Amino acid sequence: MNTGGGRPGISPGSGRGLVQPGLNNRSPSPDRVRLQTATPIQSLGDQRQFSAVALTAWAQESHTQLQCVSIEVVFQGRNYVKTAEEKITEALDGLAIEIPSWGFANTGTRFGKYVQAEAATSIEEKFADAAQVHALTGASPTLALHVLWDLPHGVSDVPLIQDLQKKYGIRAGSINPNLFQRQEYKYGSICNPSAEIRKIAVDHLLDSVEIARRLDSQDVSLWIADGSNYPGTQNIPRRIGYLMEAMAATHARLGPKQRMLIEYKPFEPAFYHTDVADWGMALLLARHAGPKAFVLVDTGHHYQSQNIEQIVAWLLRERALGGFHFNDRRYADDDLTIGSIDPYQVFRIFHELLGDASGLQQTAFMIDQSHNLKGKLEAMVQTICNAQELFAKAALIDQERLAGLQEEARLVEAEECLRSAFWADVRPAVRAWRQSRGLPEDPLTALRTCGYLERIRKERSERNAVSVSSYA
Ligand SMILES: [Mn+2]
Repeated sequence: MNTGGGRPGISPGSGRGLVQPGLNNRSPSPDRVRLQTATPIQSLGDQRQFSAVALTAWAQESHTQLQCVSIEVVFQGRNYVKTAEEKITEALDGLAIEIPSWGFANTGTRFGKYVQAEAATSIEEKFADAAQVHALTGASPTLALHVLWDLPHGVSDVPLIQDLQKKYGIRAGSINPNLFQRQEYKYGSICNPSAEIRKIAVDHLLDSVEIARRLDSQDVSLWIADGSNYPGTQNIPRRIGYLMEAMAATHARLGPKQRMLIEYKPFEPAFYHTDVADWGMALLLARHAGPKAFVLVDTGHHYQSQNIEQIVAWLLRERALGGFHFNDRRYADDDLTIGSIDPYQVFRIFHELLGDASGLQQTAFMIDQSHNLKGKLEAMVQTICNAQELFAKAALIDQERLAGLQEEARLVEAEECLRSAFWADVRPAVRAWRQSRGLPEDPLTALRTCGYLERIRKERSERNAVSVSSYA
């Protein structure tokens, strides 16, 4: 994960958690820890084998979060097998989930909005709400920003965001350009037949890269809503060329540590063809754009019954997976709470990710949900708790045993190996993790009783009573 919200420590690839001194409170320190890091550990020289105590002390002193590709712990002369609690602790320590600013604003469907008194009415309120969610869950240190809604004056709004970052202790996450709301974009943005309109759209993308650079945000996240509604009305191959030109121009402007993520969606708002309709198109566009371009998988952007974990496995193998927009769906892009309809699918996606340590390292976890009926903060806290539980379950899969069973085609045992982790009740261990990290054991109850919701409802209700025309 590249959202960088972890505490100082050592983050193993398989689960991205911290190595705690002694690994748990009951046992003494292991003999040694052998690790392969993504970057050299300068101050420790070229060694690859350290005592766990020395390593943990170094990481804490230098406030460093090491990114490890693999980690092996030798304990009393033998390879140490982690307990379920340790696996869950490690997984949850390494799990950061970015939340979207638009998830706190009054949003609706194409049929209308049900206005909520507590909804955020300004970018400052979105930061305040995000800080509250992070305080309760310990897992959402960054806030995805949408340029049009959150930085309406573009680059000149950056200082305001910088002040809010400091004030609320929440960092700006991915930067999301808007390529769908201007009147000019009726026939497309970067794919529009008009060169003049394509230039407006590309300039906006370049501004978004500059905003990300100034905010030290790693990812510029592109969702191209372009498409057409009727056969014959647009020239599809010509638009592929326009797409590639825009992507190349954007890629050329990225800083050394920046990435662009390309999101796909099969239909909506267009209903005949969408210019970036599936993961194959997104992957090809990323490949043509350059090495800093990756694919973003929005779980709601697939046809019914598509095997999303298989797409994830392919993208991981191709080192092309940049991030997720998590949400759930029953029919189309429903933006429902993660795991509310099909928790087993989220678990299967996490399983693929946890089986590929370095792929997981470069994958940003983001939420893309905007709730029309649920309370904004309640929905966001519930979402993060659901994600934590499903990630903890996936961390319990005995990957080594499963690999052996697959090798020998012991089908039922292999399936049961997977299923037994899914059906494990991880809630006590997740509660224990929260307690050990100074977080409320039950974040949803804590939210309902902490007084924050009453306060913001009172403060914001008048502003929310006025009908708002923009989406977020
Ligand atoms: Mn999305």
